[in-house]
Parts: sequence; structure tokens; C-alpha cells
Amino acid sequence: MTLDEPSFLEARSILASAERVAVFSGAGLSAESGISTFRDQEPDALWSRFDPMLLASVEGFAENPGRVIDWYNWRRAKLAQATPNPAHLALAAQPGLVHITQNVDDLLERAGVSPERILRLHGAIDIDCCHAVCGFEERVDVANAPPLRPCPRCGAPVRPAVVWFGERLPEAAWQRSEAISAAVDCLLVVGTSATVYPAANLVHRAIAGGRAKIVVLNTRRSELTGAAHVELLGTAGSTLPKLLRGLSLHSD
Ligand code: BV8
Repeated sequence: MTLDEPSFLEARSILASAERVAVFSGAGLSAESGISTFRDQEPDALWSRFDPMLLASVEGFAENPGRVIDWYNWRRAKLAQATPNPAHLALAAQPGLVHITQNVDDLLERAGVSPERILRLHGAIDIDCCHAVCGFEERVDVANAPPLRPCPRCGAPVRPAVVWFGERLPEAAWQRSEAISAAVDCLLVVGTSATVYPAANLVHRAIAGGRAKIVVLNTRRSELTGAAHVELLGTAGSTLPKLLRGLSLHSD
């Protein structure tokens, strides 16, 4: 991505003139921190090696809870080795932004984004909760996460506080994400294949709002290529710092 490319200049112009910008992010935002994406063609992409329905679903957990916990603890150990990349830092340098993220890592927070400016649609991998939803929750040390264990409050299994396939998204985060997407002049979409619903609907919600321009940043064309006003093909870590430099973006 060079700074004089028409698409880069157009994306800068859309962002600079937008009154309200929100960021909608996926696994590509954290890829340069060494966190595997799900659907990339690269050999370490998660779904190319593991079956999501066995490891990220209620049925998979019921069938073999120990296998699911071990898989998440393997991912947690990877996160323990990761640090925010230049894309996270460029976003954190824009305190007026709200982040609607599908990611379950804490790299935006660790980059300096205030937690109340982050809407987590798919939960948090650094938190454990009771599978029977008794209310038990606790932050875990991702470098040394506990094995499968019973809930200390009710005895049901404890599991990562992430949203599995077939589970509802957190109501408050979802509703606020829908409202923000419908109200922005620009939705900056970073590093998502836009293949998981209902999260991916937010882009169409933004377009239906009638005023949003969609700026997509991805290393390859995606489901959003047709919906994007501008599509920037490049890595988040190298492109976002240049794209946002000198701008002062606000979501509300
Ligand atoms: C639900 C667990 C209903 C957490 C995940 C229509 C409407 C509603 C539901 C559905 C529907 N159609 C189908 C469904 C069901 C299902 C679904 O969407 N299935 C898909 C596969 C078709 N949805 C659900 O089950 C959802 N729940 O609908 O509940 C309900 C209602 C009432 C009552 C009960 C239930 C739950 C969805 C959440 C599933 N959980 N994971 C975890 O373990 O992490 S999904 C998984 O995919 C992750 O959470 C991830 O966040 C999400 C999206 O993936 P991406 O982030 O986009 O990552 P991906 O690898 O795909 O793409 C990365 C992109 O980055 C690529 O494009 C790549 O090119 C790019 N990239 C790579 N490197 C870089 C880069 N870009 C820039 N820079 C780089 N360096």
C-alpha cells in the first residue's frame, strides 16, 4: 500500500471528513501479533487444523469438555506471548473511537484503548465463566490458565467467556453495536472475513443507515469487497498507522 494510491487517498479523505467513525474488527487485526486467524489459507489458521463445531460450540463442549478447555488454554498461552502490534497502537491513539470487535483477545486494551470503548461481540478469552450461567466469572492468567474445573458456586463446568456457535451474542454489546453502526458516517472494517453472523450484519446495518461509507482494510478481497466504498489491500499493522496519522476520529 503506497500513500499515493487513489484508494488510500480516498480512504483518508472519507475518514477525515466523517463526523462519526467506528471500527469493526476481526482476527486480521491481531494477526501481526502472532494470534492465528480462523479462515486464512496460512497453515496456522485455526479452522484449517481444527473443527470449529467440535471446539467452539456447545455441542463440542458437551461431547468433550477437556478437549475444548485444552484448546482454549493452548490459544491463551499464545496470547500470553503476544503484544499489541502497530495496528492496535494506531487505533489506541484515537481515543474518540468505539471498537466493535469479534476478537476475544485483550490486545486493544493492552494497547491503551479504554475498555468502555470496546464492544466485544464474541466475548473474552481471558475470562472464565460458569457454563450453567450461575453468574460465576473470573479473570484467568492466560499464561497459566486452569484445566477443566467445576464451578465453585454451582458445580457445573467452567468454560471461557467466549460466544460459541449457536450461542447468543451479549445483548448490551450487540444492541450498542447495531445503534452505532446505523449512526456512523464511516465504518472502518479491519481484518475480518465477514462470514460470521450476526456480527457481519453490522456492515449491512451501516449501509442501510443511509449515510455510512464502508472502508475495508484486509490483506485479501473478502465478502465485503462488493459493499466497500473503498477497499485497501494491505496488512493492518503497516496500513493503519499511515491511514490514521494526523486524524482525530470520533464515534460519538
Ligand atoms: C448465533 C468463538 C443465534 C470464539 C466464534 C445468520 C444469522 C445469525 C446466525 C447465523 C446466521 N448464519 C449462520 C449462523 C450461525 C453462526 C454463523 O455465523 N456461522 C457461520 C460459520 C456461517 N453464528 C452463530 O452461531 C452466532 N450465534 O447466531 O446465535 C441464537 C439466537 C438466539 C438464541 C440462541 C442462539 C455466534 C457466532 C460466534 C461464533 N464464535 N468463535 C473464539 O473461539 O474465538 S466465530 C470466529 O469467527 C471468531 O469469533 C471470529 O471472531 C469470527 C469471525 O472471524 P474473523 O475475525 O473474520 O476471522 P477470519 O479468520 O475469518 O478472517 C480474518 C480476516 O483477516 C481474513 O479476511 C484475512 O484475509 C484478514 N487478515 C489476515 N491477516 C491480516 C488480515 N487483514 C489485515 N491485516 C492482516 N495482517
